[in-house]
Amino acid sequence: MKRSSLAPLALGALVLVFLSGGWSREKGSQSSAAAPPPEPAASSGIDAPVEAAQLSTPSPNATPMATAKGVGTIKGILKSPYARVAEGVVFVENVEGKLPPPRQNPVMDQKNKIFTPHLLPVLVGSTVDFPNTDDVRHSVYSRDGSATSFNLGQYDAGIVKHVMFDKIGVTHLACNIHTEMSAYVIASQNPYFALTDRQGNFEIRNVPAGRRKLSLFHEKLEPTTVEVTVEPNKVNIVEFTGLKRRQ
Ligand SMILES: [Cu+2]
Repeated sequence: MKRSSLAPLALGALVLVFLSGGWSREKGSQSSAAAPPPEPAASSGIDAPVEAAQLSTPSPNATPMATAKGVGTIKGILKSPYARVAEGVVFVENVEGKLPPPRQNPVMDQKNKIFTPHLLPVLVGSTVDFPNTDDVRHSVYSRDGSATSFNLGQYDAGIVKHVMFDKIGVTHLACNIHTEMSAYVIASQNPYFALTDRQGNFEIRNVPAGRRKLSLFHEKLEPTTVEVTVEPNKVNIVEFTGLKRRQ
């Protein structure tokens, strides 16, 4: 085929990918359009691995902070069978310096009576959009013990509400109308975080070099912290071992 006849095809494919949401949105948010709705097992407490579930790991796309020591990558794995049951969020604790929240708000969608994504890690201070893209009303609130407390009340399809997560920590979301709805927003002090995949793997790039504490939030596993020395311009390997199941 001649080159000139390929061009319209390529353009068409490009438009299709774009229209289908095949390109993920800005940092911190998962592309919900490209992935099938999460399997109920991911949030229902059923401990059977869901091999077919397609989890997309958001790229933190952390902007390197100005640092004389340089930056490195942390690559790791959760050594636990529960890594295959549900995703987790791994985040670096207490990094010096402060970065502004992303210009584009992370999104916690409500569709088919499911929060998507199930875990949403954000930089503290981020405002999260809560669109109701369902055909029913939802009433989103934070459960007791959450880092950020709020209650959006009932709202209709087509409405977008917003919540600023200005406290570091985990906020457990629920819906007053649909008790099966559950999700978490994890507000991190810095943008150095990643979701784990169904093999328990994760990767965090552009982490300022130095001795770092790395913490895990996982629905099935006790919060755990490991230490890692981040050497600049290197892939620094770390393992979470001895993970205990939540009681
Ligand atoms: Cu609801």
